[in-house]
Amino acid sequence: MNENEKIWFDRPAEIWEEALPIGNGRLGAMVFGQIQNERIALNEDSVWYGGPRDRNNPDAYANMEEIRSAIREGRLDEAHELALMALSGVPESQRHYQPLGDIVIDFDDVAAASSYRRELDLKQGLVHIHYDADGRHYEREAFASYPDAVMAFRFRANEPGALSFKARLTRGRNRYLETVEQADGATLLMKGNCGGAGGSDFAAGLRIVIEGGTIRMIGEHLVVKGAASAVALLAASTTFRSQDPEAEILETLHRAEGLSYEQLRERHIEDFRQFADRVSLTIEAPRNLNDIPTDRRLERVKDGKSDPALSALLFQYGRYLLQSSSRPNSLPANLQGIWNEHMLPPWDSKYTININAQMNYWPAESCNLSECHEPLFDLLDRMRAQGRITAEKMYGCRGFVAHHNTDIWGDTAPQDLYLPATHWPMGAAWLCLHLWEHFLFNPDIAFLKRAYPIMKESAEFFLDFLVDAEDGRLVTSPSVSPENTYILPNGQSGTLCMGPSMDSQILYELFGACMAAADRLSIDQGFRAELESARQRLPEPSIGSHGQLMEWMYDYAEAEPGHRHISHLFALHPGSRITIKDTPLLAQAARITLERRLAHGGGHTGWSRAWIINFWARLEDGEKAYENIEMLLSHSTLPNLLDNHPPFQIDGNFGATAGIAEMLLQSHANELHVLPALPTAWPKGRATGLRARGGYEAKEITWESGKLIRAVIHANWDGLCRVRAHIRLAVTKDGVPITVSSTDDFVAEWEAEAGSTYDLHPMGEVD
Ligand code: FUC
Repeated sequence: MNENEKIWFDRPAEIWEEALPIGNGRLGAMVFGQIQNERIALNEDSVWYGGPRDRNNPDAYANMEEIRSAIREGRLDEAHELALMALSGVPESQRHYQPLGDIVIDFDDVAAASSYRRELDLKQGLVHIHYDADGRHYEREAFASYPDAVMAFRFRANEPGALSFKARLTRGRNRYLETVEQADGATLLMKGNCGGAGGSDFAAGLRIVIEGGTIRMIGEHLVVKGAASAVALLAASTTFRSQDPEAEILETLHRAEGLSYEQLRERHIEDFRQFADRVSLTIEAPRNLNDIPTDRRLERVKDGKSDPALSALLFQYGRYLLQSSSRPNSLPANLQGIWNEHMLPPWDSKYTININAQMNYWPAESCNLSECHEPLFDLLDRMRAQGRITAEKMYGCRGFVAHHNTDIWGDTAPQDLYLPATHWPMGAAWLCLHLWEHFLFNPDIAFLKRAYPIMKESAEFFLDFLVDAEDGRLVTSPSVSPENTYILPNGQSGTLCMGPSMDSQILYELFGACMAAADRLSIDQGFRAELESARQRLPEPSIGSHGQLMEWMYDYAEAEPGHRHISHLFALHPGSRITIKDTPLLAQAARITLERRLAHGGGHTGWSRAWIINFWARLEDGEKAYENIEMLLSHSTLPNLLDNHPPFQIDGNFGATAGIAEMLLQSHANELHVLPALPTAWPKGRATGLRARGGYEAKEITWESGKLIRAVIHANWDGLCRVRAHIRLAVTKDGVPITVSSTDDFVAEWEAEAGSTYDLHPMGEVD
């Protein structure tokens, strides 16, 4: 087992931020590993307060022109006041995610423990705990099984009769549940309603299977006496998906009980490794620090000590978290993935779609977890239905639209009464680019046929919604540059505006994706032409007085130059319009923008820091990218390596993983670029399984002394494969050199065949 893929502690978790997460997409748990009073905090992804609603503001359409005029004429206070009343959702907030509850286990008198170890095995998806007490050895294990739809927790001692405990299910200090029943003679069944009109009903069942000893139910307790081992099985469901959650979970538990613990475990590991094993990353470090508990390793980094291999652990953790919180047929990973302990969580633990939900999915394709992207597409389907209504009612437009948040129901009406963020109409457009991204990485026409109508419908909204600026440019209005504030020359400050740069950049990519898709599908040429002419009229990325990329259509001063959002660099990442190679002046302006943000204290939230890693990677600056990984670890990471906004917010984990992948392999500029941003802190290493646009998989990238030694590229589709590296490459297939053409010394280019694998070496080694 690779010790580099474990997060471990030598003590139980005192607080949630030290507990270890497991999940199967729908079910999640945080395992504390307390010796006497164990707490396992539970989540089920569809436990959300309230049902679907129509929150579209009935006065939006009638007031739209007045708001637009006020923005155009610089009457910002009027625009803001009217927009807050007429353009905001009614009521202002969408639905929120809630915890399912806790399993609480009280063990009978255990003396002080020694040799304690609690670890999360990222490869197998297992939490493993062991300790010694009273001369005995105790072990616990926990996992969330996707194939069997249960979570399993095993408690064991090395002496028969040594295990005695009471277990129960609780929720929100037992205020937020209706009943706890004894079902089937062996199952505790907790039931309730998530609250709010139309809120789902939920049910959770806990069954315990023992070896040796006795088990009884007394009131709402499961009481185990004198067992050698006990396996607790947990299933949960809600009416969001199930007609009858109670029947479903009893059936699920029954089926799981029919398998031995070993069988359940094996089936889980087999499933889990299918994803986990696809990618590995080894970064050689002068000293192996795996023998130091992870929380203390993090403390060392905070103390300024170097730990380059910790980046590899952080990288794999992001993959672990995505596969654990987003599997086909689950909901997408929300602001906290799936792991939330608050009845009213920070930002509702929902989907913020002006950066955060998108960031969650940045590693999905490049880090070989393509299937994990699917829940996002399912949510987008729901948003499409809601967003049509929003488009029509609020704006009188065709197509569909969403603002800066959505929830389990795909609510598309604006969220909050918060001027810097609320009235931003680009959320769905950005999410549609994830469909396109999925296609670029897996160029399967069948998927494109499903995706294109959604992308098209989003683009259609903007063909209607865009307005003429005085100079003939076509712009969004009203909108904002998430979530920054500008200052006019007369000192007035504002958020609402026409044509913020991010909007034009997103539309440039969305229209371009629709045009390319129409070509690939050989359809819709008339619509394509409409998009093309609209695209030509969008504001171009422009350079402002500091040499920076302009955040707005005009070169306004910004109220907060170190703002956490860096929306106007969208075209650099995740967009692909700005590249060092093709748009060097804009790339230079992007660099200045980043430097200015950082000089003013930017990157102070976890996700913002993670985005910065990706920006530097795209600017091919490995040193800066690495510096920001270290900053993320030392300033914005919790003891269990979860990202700290603060508070815990998972996007920074996913953004960091994506950024690390981006340092090793890029493919956004019509070529694969191997090791584009390798820092000196990683002189030697090896990555396997990273993916690239065009349907390629880099089976291996190995480097030594900061130089590429070998890359192995597998083509899943036919196509022209272009590979760039910092050295000239020779290519072989099955040991036989193949002829590569090249327009550039550092690019090898050849017609790749689906199913073939190509070996790339520095030129001179094999020829
Ligand atoms: C956006 C960000 C905040 C936070 C929230 C969930 O509003 O500006 O920093 O991440 O989403």
